[in-house]
Amino acid sequence: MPRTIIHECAVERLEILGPEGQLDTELMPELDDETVRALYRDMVRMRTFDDKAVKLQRQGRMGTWAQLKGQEAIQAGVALAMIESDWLIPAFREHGLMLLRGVPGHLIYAYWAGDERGASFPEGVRCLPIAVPVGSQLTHGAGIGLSLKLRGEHAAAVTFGGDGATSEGDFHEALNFAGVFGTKTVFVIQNNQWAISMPRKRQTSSPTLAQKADAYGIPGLQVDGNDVFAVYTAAVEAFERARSGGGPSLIEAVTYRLGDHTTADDATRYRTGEELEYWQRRDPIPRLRRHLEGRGLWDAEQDQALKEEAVRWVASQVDAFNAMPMADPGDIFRFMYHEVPPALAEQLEWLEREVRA
Ligand SMILES: Cc1ncc(C[n+]2csc(CCOP(=O)(O)OP(=O)(O)O)c2C)c(N)n1
Ligand SMILES: [Mg+2]
Repeated sequence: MPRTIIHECAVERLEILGPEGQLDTELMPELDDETVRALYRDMVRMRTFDDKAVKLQRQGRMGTWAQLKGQEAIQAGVALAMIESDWLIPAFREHGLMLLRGVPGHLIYAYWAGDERGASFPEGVRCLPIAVPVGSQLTHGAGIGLSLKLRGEHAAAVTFGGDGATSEGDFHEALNFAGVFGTKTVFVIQNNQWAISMPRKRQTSSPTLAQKADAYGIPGLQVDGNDVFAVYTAAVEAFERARSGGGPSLIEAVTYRLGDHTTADDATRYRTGEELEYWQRRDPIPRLRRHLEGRGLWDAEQDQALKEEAVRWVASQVDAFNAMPMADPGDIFRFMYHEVPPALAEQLEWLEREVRA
């Protein structure tokens, strides 16, 4: 009775646009010049929106904010691969992609200001509310992917998690379920190296997160998450597989959180300046700008105009946020249970009497 190899697992990594702007022309997807410029514009708008949120939080307008700074290429690349009928099931750091899918910016600000109306999007926007419980959204992504399959829709559900989310039971249950039932789901893991203060190396002893897909019988691919072309290429592959009935996929997008975990965190307490500098040199936004400039598609004047336009657009979102009528304080009781339990109903009644008084 010999010992034989009955299974081997290989993990591919995809990179197209290198940190210095060098391009693998063979792997470069077919994108016209205007689309590449649009990717850059999307990423600059995301960062402007994100920077403003931190200021609003510092002014006391929001409870907290989870910065996406540094992770823009993943969200812009995935957005470009999506079609109208696709669903987005975000975690809590996906506001860049949410904006691109039609979620109004002022509602995202409202959510982090503790306003329940920030979890209710306009009709037709196929996006679930922000999910803070780590990993919980991955099972929702598997479920929606199953629903799309059963309904025979030409659509896929994309759901997001971080490196930390891969240690949650929900991650494994979601991948297992998706693999067994062949759901129309794309799982994107934004591996930004940290789960608050927990480094990637203490999250798992697996050399990659992409290889975890193999255990569930689904394809897994690692991409340079700061390379918008690699992300886009991987996403197109995964979405087409899902929509056409080929089953789920996992994409590990390797990136870095350039900001703090949230505004309640101070990352200088657990990570080094050298590490931050290393990743700042790999920032996806200047990388794409260098590429555009190298091809003569962009210049300093256009950049200035874009940044001014982004500031004006963000200001319009802040105006809309400021113009929202006061939220009903009773909302804090209304969104957890279908029927408010007696103990909470009593507190709600008390609050309403206080507010009236
Ligand atoms: C179930 C659960 N446990 C703990 C937390 C507190 N928490 C919020 S974010 C986070 C780290 C998540 O890390 P990762 O999945 O890598 O995502 P990232 O924040 O890096 O985007 C933790 C522990 C939570 N929200 N939910
Ligand atoms: Mg993380």
